Amino acid sequence: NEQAYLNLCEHVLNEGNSKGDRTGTGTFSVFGHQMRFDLQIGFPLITTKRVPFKLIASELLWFIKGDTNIRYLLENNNNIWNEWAFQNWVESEDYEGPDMTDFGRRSQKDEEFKKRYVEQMDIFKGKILSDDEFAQRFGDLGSVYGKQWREWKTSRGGTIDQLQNVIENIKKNPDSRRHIVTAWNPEDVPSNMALPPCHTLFQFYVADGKLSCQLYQRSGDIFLGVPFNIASYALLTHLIAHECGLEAGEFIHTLGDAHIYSNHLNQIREQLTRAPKKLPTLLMNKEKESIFDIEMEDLKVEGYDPHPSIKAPVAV
Ligand code: THF
Repeated sequence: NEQAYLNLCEHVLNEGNSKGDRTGTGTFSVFGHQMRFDLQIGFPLITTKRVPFKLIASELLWFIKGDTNIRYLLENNNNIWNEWAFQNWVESEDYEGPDMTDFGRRSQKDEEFKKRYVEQMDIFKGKILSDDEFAQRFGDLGSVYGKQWREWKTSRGGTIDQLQNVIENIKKNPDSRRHIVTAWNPEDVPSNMALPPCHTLFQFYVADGKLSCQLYQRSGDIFLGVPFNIASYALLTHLIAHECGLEAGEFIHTLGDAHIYSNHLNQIREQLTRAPKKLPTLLMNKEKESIFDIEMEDLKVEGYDPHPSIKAPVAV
């Protein structure tokens, strides 16, 4: 199972095209790749480095709630979306601190700058958590996943709850070939968004009492993002399967531009020297029927014994 991921890493290292990118970091990339994870074998949380399940779970619950404000994430000690909200603040007229232009790249190259950046980020996080009005103005990432999944805006001024609808349709008409949720809203790209969605569209499929899910991801950060994305959609599939009285089947991950950032190469090489271990098992509170009632304490992984974590900078 995990081997599918390691093969992707190997493949991109060996065959990837050297490509520039939006963030100016540089990548090695391939176009079009598919991995399959049988969810019956175990929960696909990568074991060749430690992947923080709690961050994956709180991010997914944030999407499921339809929340787009990083306050909920910060309340759960989840910092993975901070940079995108921080950018809104430092580019605004309200910001009075030291210049933070291009903070992503500069904080990696310049230790002095990094200190100032961390200081400003701490101030930012403190304000998001303590000041409601500030959180409303600067914590919101706009029309990102939560919004498109739960409150897609229609041309008639209404909204569509795609996630609720897809769950109802799986229950009513499991054989349908239209179990689709799309996060890609051409009207909202690019002006209304912190970052146009990487997980563009996903589809469910029911056969043999099992629910499978396929994701089309237009762009995948293989070292940092993809292990999160695999576990996140596997978790979503388990939750929806449970609500619909089904077992979890397969998660099929289809990638468009699958890339390794040039400052993640050594980390990936280190990871590839490690042997994968047994996958953990997902434990969830089965008494909760609806995925909309699930909270952090309802989710756990058991038997997760990964190799040590490997640090890497995130490209903004
Ligand atoms: N942008 C980029 N460049 N890569 C991404 O993976 C990515 N995402 C989301 C939005 N933009 C992206 C954010 N998701 C980490 C993991 C997922 C992220 C962002 C960052 C990360 O840094 N993970 C660390 C641990 C972090 C921690 O412990 O706080 C890790 O080692 O896994 C793709 O959805």
